[in-house]
Amino acid sequence: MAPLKLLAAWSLSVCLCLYPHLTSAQLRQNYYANVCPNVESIVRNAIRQKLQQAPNVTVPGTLRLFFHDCFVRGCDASVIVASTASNKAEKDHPDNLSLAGDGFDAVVKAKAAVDKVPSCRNRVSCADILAMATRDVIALSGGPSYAVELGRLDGLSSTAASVNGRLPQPTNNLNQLNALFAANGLSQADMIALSAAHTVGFSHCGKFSNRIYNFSRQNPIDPTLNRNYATRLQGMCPRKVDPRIAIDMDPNTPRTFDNMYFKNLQNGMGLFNSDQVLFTDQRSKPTVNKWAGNSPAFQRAFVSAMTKLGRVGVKTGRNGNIRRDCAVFN
Ligand code: HEM
Ligand SMILES: *[C@@H]1O[C@H](CO)[C@@H](O)[C@H](O)[C@H]1NC(C)=O
Ligand SMILES: *[C@@H]1O[C@H](CO)[C@@H](O)[C@H](O)[C@H]1NC(C)=O
Ligand SMILES: CC(=O)N[C@H]1CO[C@H](CO)[C@@H](O)[C@@H]1O
Repeated sequence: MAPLKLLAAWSLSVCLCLYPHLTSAQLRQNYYANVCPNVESIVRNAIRQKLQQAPNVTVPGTLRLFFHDCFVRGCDASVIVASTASNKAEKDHPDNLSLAGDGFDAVVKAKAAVDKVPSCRNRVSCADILAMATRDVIALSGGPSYAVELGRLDGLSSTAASVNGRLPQPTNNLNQLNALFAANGLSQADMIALSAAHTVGFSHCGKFSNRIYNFSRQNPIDPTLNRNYATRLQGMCPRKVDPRIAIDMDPNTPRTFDNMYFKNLQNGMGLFNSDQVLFTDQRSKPTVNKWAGNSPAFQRAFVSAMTKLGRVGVKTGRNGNIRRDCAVFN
């Protein structure tokens, strides 16, 4: 019996360190009730102010930053760390090229507001500030409001190399998307709900140009793409477009966090292959149809998926700390 037990304990610990996202996250609501009871309203006000200055870019920029943070080494604000002469950080991986500066700035501003209160100073992690800021930009742009779990520490490492293979690509098919999300403890339904984040924000033309200019086909337009929409995309993104040009991902309600994303998919107006495939693949189509027609059901699924996303790879104890400057290790 004893050797068996030992083996069981050993394999459990191997499992937990190979798959840190499976460890219990130890997050909870009102985590800062004693040290910084007003932290949520402080962050909310800072985000409101930031949205008054730059609403169109701050909402998607913050939301995408949270996603990229959580998918690479867990939700530990490692994506915010700046590169130094000796370390190329996560944010300088090519997949981050388009992370909007205003998402970073939203966190910096909220952190400054929190640290202005003496009892809160350096007591709230950057990872938690990003989680709160993300909840706030969603609610302030028309999406659901939810109670956010807190108690993450900031990570102690950030490397561009760690981004490789961890983020989904716009050319991905359903199996590839499911595999990447499953590696983070998220189901296909979670993946579909979270993809609806593309109801806000921008994409650079190069991310989808293969769908409108594929000359190895008789018709250079992806057959799953709505023809009128494809023509509009070609107009906004000519073949030799300035690589800095970015277009709305949801052409109908680009600034509102709603379920238009799913209605767009039903009309062949998903911008990336990874979007449209959710409707063309029979395994995910019923979910798309359900949420296109039922906004409250979508919102419930989205809140549940965001909460699960926020638990990925959380750092506690000696695996993290609270950064004084979100962009610099202490
Ligand atoms: C399912 C697989 C996903 C793929 C393949 C994907 C890919 C992309 C790509 C290529 C862009 C455009 C980047 C650019 O050119 O600037 C983008 C933008 C964006 N993504 Fe995703 N994404 C995925 C899932 C998600 C998830 C789960 C979220 C958040 C929960 C998210 C949030 C966003 C937001 C908000 C933007 C707009 C960013 C901005 O305007 O600054 N994406 N995504
Ligand atoms: C934000 O987007 C709206 C709608 O597309 C646009 O009318 C407005 O000019 C934009 N605001 C800024 C500050 O860019
Ligand atoms: C172009 O279309 C062909 C045929 O459908 C496909 O095999 C190829 O992968 C596409 N190329 C790109 C860059 O998407
Ligand atoms: C916002 C940000 O820091 N983007 C960086 C992402 O990575 C590229 C290099 O791959 C940098 O040039 C960007 O500045």
